[in-house]
Amino acid sequence: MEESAAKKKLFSAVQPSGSVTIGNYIGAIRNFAKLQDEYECIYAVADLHAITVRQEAAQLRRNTLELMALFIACGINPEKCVLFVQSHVPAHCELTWVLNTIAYPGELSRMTQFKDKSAKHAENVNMGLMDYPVLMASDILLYQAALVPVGADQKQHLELTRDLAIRFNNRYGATFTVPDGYIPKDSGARVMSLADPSKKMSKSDENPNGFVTMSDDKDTVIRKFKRAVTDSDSVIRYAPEEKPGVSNLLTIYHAFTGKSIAEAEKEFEGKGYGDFKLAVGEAVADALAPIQAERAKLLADKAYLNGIMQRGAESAARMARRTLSKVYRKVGFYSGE
Ligand code: ATP
Ligand code: LTN
Repeated sequence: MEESAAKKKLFSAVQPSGSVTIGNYIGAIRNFAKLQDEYECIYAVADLHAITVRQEAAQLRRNTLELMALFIACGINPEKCVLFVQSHVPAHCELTWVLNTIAYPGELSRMTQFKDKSAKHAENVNMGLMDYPVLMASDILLYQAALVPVGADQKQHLELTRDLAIRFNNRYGATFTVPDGYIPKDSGARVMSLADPSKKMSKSDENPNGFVTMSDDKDTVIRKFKRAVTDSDSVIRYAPEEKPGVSNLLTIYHAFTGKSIAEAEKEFEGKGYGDFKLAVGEAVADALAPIQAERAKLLADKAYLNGIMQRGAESAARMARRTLSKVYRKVGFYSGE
């Protein structure tokens, strides 16, 4: 207990908004397990965030359970970490309300993700979509997290979280830890679409050939890599500007095999794109197989997963309540004392 009291806190979350891609895995989820010994880790399934885009209710429920199983299958140990579903802890919404009063519409409407998602879902531009980063700030600040492992696309939201924490602390006195991001230093922070290497790989892409999901079977994985867009010369070299498609495949190969980019370039020297793509596909499929098997095993035991979620929500609620009480006191809410 002594030791865990001294550990810094870490928070991250993933939305149950579709099938998790290898981009989510490389950019964020694979780091979740790596950091669990060094930090006191809290991981959430961000279902409140997911409904900022239209979701089918039954599918959202299914995705939530599957994502919880995937977290554990990817090596997150529920005995070491707090794993929970965001909507099970009301403090997330409660803190969001308070932080809304110090967030400006100007800074929220300037967020790249808000602009992108508004353009993509023009029929459903809602206040939740605009308030998304304030809810994300609440997630992080409630747990006094010092570190937040995410992909590069979340950098702007993390900056806003820091700004809100500093703004609140300045106005009301020291309350929140100002968090840092933990973003992979290499190109794994931004895995690109296989169909268009100028776009980030996204689980909500309408072209399923652009992404590989964590549950794709071997044939599907290999087929998608075979079709991956590369270029017209045939040299396997890492050069993201000049050769974005090939470089992205090298990044993925590196992430799943642990071989360095230089080693991979050497391995494929003189080989054609066909062989290269097949090797990448096989490496990914082989790495996914044990994760898929473990996930299937976990999904067969819903009672076990429900138990983890329930315990997780109880621990998370306890921690969150401490921060929320402090916030309520600072802003002047009457508590009977
Ligand atoms: P969508 O693709 O539907 O916009 P998303 O995958 O970006 O959603 P989340 O599921 O919440 O959104 O992302 C979970 C984590 O995966 C975040 O930390 C995010 O930064 C990271 N991530 C998402 N896409 C990529 C990518 N292409 N490369 C690296 N990391 C990524
Ligand atoms: N917005 C994140 C998911 C997310 C998150 C968080 C990440 C919700 N709350 C708190 C880190 C910390 C995304 O990746 N789209």
